[in-house]
Amino acid sequence: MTTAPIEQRRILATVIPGPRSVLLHKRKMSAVSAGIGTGLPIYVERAGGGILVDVDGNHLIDFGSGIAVTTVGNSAPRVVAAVQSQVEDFTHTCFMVTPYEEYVEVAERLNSLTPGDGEKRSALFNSGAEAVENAIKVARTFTGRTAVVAFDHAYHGRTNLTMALTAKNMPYKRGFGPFAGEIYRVPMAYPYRWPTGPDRCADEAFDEFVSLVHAQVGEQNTAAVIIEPIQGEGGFIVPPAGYLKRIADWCTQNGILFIADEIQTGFCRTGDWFACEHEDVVPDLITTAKGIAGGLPLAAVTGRADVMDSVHSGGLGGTYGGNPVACAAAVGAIETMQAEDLCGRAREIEALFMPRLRELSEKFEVIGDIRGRGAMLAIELVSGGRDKTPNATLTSAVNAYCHSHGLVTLTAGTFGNVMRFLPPLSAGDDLLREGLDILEQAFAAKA
Ligand code: PLZ
Repeated sequence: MTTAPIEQRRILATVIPGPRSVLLHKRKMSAVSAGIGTGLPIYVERAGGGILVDVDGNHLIDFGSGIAVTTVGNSAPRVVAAVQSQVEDFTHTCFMVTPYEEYVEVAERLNSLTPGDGEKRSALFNSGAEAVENAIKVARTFTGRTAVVAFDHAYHGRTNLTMALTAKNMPYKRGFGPFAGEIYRVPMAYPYRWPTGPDRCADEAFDEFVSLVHAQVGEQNTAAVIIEPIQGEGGFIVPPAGYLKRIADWCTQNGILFIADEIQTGFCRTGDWFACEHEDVVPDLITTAKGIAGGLPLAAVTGRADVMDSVHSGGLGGTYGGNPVACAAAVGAIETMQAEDLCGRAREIEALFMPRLRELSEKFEVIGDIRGRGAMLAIELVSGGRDKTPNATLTSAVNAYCHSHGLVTLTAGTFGNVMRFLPPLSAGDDLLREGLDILEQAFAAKA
């Protein structure tokens, strides 16, 4: 089967959304639960490189990668070939019934790619939330303790236990309780909003963390501390240098497992295979998903062999976990990242974006902060100048302008005032520049 390559340029064939998308959206509204929202109701027909093609023939520039998933691009050739060949061989046996090599292969690759030289083991699941749940199950089994510490602005998923770990009420939690117990929240080292200023953020946040866990949770009750090395949905919050390492070391001293949730940051997104590497942190457990399999649903927990092997046989699993097609896709995605040096590409994208974002923030004082790493970058919108009041209204307006001009952008942040940029690492420079031009026009029109 041959399909023509997708032209890598923005084409606005109709208004956005066009008539066919509007019709499909009507069907969606009467067929799909209202609980499932849509950011931009253009209905996608094809995608690849850095372009999404909709049913009306519009070519939109992708600055979202389906929330940091299509890191290797949509329809990356190695992923497509691996999936096609695996589908023809077999689609499913259930690894817990009759296993297959593809699962073992992905586990081996995860064990060698993740930080740390020690012996490791992996277990595969379907979604990020499921990986996080399982990391907690493993941590509780290994330590014999129950409490789990999570951070302000954290996002770990939408299942019951992960809703408890997720910080933000709307839209993730409202009305969905009661939530799982034994979850405790501590402040996040958020330099831009730290009350005494960014310079004191690392020390004060660490001291608060230690004192809260000591006084309100008890070290000896604590199984794990879970953190996103760069917080994703919470607004691309990058903790100050050294902060993660201090938390991880303190965990080790207290027999507490340090879990890095690298579901959004992992697999070249931040310019390293994993964001922890940048901080020289070796987590006890690491959760991955999203970028791992080029768009197919796959997630994993990887960690110290003694920890991962502490669970009784049969204690972990699930019907579809490590589905062979998803595993084949993961091998194709990982090989693409290696062959095309996508970590290097993420750093190039940072170098292309950062000067433009800085220029933008000099022009528009509503841009209060620029942050992120690699191809995981964001701007935080505020009232202006020294007034850091979150500006969610302007964020929505800028986002909507980008959408209607053929640029798929995403927002984030506890206060809904962050625009985040997560382009596929397969997008070319010209396309990225054009996307940044549209962003600039959006500020000129709305700020
Ligand atoms: N941990 C760090 O970023 C998923 C959420 C989209 P699942 N983030 C996108 C939405 O609104 O549902 C995420 C994450 C981090 C865990 C998860 C959960 O991963 O695959 O969505 O379950």
